[in-house]
Amino acid sequence: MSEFKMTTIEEMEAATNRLLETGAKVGADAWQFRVKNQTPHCKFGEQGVCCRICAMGPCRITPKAPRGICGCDAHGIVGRNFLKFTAAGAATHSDHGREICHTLYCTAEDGNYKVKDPDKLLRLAKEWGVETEGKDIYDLAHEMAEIGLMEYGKPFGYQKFLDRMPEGQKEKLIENEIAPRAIDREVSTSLHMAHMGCSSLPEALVKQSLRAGMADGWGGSMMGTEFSDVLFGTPKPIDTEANLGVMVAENVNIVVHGHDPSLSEMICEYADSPEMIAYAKEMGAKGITVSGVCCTSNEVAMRRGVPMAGNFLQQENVVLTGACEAIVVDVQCIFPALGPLSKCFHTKFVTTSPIAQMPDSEFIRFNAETAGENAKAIVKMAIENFKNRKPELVHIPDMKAKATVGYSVEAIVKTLDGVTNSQVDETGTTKPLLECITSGVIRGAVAMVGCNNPKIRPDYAHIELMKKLIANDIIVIASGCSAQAAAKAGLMDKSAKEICGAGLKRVCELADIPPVLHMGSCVDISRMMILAAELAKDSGLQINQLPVVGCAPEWMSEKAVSIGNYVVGTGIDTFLGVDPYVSGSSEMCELLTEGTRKWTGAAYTVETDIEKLTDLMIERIEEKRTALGI
Ligand code: XCC
Ligand code: SF4
Repeated sequence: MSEFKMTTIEEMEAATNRLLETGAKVGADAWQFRVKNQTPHCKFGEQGVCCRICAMGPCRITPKAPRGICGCDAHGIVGRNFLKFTAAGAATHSDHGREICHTLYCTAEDGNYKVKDPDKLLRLAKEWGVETEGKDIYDLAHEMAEIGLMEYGKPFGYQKFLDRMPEGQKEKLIENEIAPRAIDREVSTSLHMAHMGCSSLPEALVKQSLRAGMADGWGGSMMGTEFSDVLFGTPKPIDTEANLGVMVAENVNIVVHGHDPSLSEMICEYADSPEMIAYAKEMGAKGITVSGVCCTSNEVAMRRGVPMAGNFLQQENVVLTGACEAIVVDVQCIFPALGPLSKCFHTKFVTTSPIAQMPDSEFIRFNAETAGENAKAIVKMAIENFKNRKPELVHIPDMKAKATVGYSVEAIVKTLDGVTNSQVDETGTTKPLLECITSGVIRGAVAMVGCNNPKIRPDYAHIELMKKLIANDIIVIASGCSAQAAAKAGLMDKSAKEICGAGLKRVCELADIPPVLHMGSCVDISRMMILAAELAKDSGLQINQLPVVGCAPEWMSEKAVSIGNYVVGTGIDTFLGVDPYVSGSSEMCELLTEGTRKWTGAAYTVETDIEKLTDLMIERIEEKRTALGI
């Protein structure tokens, strides 16, 4: 029998409970307690029927009061709320992408940031029709960065990357007014439409939600991903480890948390330097361990093999180990709780971005021009903090799993090339993967993404879903906190092939891959869109015909709704385990679960019963296969 042993949810929960005991000793608060204080949640908010977009309100819809003061009904209110939620998510991802464009603009031969993947830059330049002949690579980088930045505000035309879609699909999006124009315009238009006295027609609000999402997925996020690869290298398979046990008691522990690799890459660079390691030793530590939380962790894991301490709902746990010298954050998904929590320990909570400033933190403003100095100052601060540890509070759970990560589209295409009996494809297409799917060795693919949410037992939905999918010969590609849940459980260990169906197991053996492929952070869901587009083009299909679905079983953020909208907008059915505050409108529910099909060929399914959610996904994949006659 197999040697493979997963880390169970129960074991992870026991580890968390042990850490909460440490917390109790020092009077620390934790999300587990705050959830209790916030339950039950406001019913109006949950159903999406509370409107506070003008000062005549707030208005709440009830059977006795079916309209707000302006006369807007539940459908309009739910629709506007949904659109604003999406717009905020699109803005957030896209602004991250914009920062990456700026970083690319700041690259220099002898600067803080360099071009690590010039070939990718050249490929992108050709794709965008930019002359590369005889051009200095840094001149080209600056030119491409500027063109990328123009995508945010250009007055005419659609997002450049839409040309990556299979034939006819872009045109269909244009026809249905879902093709994204300038990114900032889609965000602004969304806010305009959701202003008092503008749109209250659910159909219009849903359409614009898709469009704003598409501006994220095929605009801001896609540029974020592509240019991050140019700057920091395109991910290739690399071994790492996941869960709190990656922190090392004898070392200075620096935890990076957030999203923008411009910060974390620099921190890793300096923490690795002989100068800093020597300094750490001088201060009584054995060395320096950098580990990560949330998407910034995915970024540095994919490119450097930096271990992953955990995902979203584990962020407080890293401080509760008592062994975290500094938790260094940039933007997004950072609990303001880290401020007061770090004060219960010796931990330095370092904020670095003007976008994410928080009380009880030390703010070291990080920017491209001074990145080296900033990173060095932060690493030094952490080292000097080692002596302030309280040894009686130190407890790192002895829990970690092996993971192979780094499956960019480029890496997947390359890795799967050798799988089928067909000749190795020199042009690097997805044909080998397609052959596996067509022959039924693999039934289909699920893109597992998104966060943790206390409404769901943390990681449970991610892990249970993935186990069942791979047992049914469905390959899983994962990103964000979903990927980290998989890694912690051991599903990104190559030996997890043992719990796969016979077909997928064979593919894993031949290609030497784990059954759950780590595709990166949440902006990297754009990688999944590119992969789907490539699969469609190589098979002569439209994306919505592929036996591929998306799933965010434990999502919580506005970004996740923006993602959902671009996945549906791309033509991929999307399954959610948490309701996006739309249950208060039958019309909105109908539109999102069926109505969008007429525009994109895909729609949402919301199902909070995880067992059922899995079955529905498997059913959908089999339906798609039947329709294709495979
Ligand atoms: Fe945040 Fe990206 Fe969600 Fe995780 S998955 S909680 S958004 S870190 Ni993106
Ligand atoms: Fe109430 Fe209408 Fe104002 Fe919303 S826009 S708060 S429903 S009056």
